[in-house]
Amino acid sequence: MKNNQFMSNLNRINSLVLALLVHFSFSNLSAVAAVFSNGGNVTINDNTTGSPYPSDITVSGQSGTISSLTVSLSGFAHTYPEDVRLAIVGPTGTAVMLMDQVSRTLPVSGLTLTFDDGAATSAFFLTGSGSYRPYSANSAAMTSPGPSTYTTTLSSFIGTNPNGVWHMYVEDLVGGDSGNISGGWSINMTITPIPETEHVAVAACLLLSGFAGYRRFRRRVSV
Ligand SMILES: [Ca+2]
Repeated sequence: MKNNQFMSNLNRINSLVLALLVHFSFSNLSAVAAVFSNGGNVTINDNTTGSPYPSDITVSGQSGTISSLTVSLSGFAHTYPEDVRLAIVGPTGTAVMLMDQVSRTLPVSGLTLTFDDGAATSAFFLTGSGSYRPYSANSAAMTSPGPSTYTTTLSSFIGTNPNGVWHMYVEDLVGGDSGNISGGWSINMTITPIPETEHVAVAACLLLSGFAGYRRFRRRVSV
């Protein structure tokens, strides 16, 4: 009889621990994808900064931190893409150069470009619409208020707060050609929520009550 009761209590404790594991597993699985856009035209003026400089996207109301991020440009056109430098800066000041003096020297227009760390091709080889890894020819500062330092991997944003104003800076380095980004730009991010405080408190209470019950039972069995 005592053995049956002991096993019954063990099962209750196991169930509590299992419930906790399931709770935290679901918390970790509930990452959400979100897209934020500014569809306004950005003019790539010849041999100077773009208009506007920067183009902004405001993100608000998101709970959690960034777990992955890509950036897309819509309607990219330029008569000599090698002239172009383009970077984004997040709300926490993290800056990433997406394209800087790529090898393309023939005109392009109407391109949809996605910058993704996992893309098969570097933006250095930009030819048409598609996904490219960020590429920078050097580490030179952009024209103020553009970033003076930056990375070339979008993973730099992982773990940062998505809320706030995001900036996109584009400039043209050489006289003679120009372009525009007619459909603006967008940020595609995955956000992993931070477990809510009350969930952690409830889970801790369940765990403590389970162990307290187990210890009371062990004392009864041992006398
Ligand atoms: Ca130019």
